[in-house]
Amino acid sequence: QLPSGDATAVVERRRQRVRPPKLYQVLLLNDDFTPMEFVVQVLQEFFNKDRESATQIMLKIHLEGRGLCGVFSRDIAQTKVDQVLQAAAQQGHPLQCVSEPIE
Ligand code: TYC
Repeated sequence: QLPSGDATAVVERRRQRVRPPKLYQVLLLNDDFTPMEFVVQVLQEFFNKDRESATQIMLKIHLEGRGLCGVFSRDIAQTKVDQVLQAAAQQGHPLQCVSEPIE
């Protein structure tokens, strides 16, 4: 028979072990050179935005400096960043994309 303190410890340990994985925001950053149309296409192709919301997000980034493209698990977020940076570099655009944990 376990003393009740041990039972509590087991429950506590389990609670810590099952914490959900962190989520990551993927953001696009503004610059003076990447064409607006390319950013809209990136948002449609890699973030599954329709043309209208892609255009709104692009304009928000243009005006405010950065903007949220989506929220993903760590691996998916990193893949999105890699895909965007590769597509931008391939077309010779300086577009920057970052991911950061929420909280
Ligand atoms: N500022 C760019 C321009 O005027 C457009 C742009 C928007 C670039 C969003 C990057 O993440 C970006 N052509």
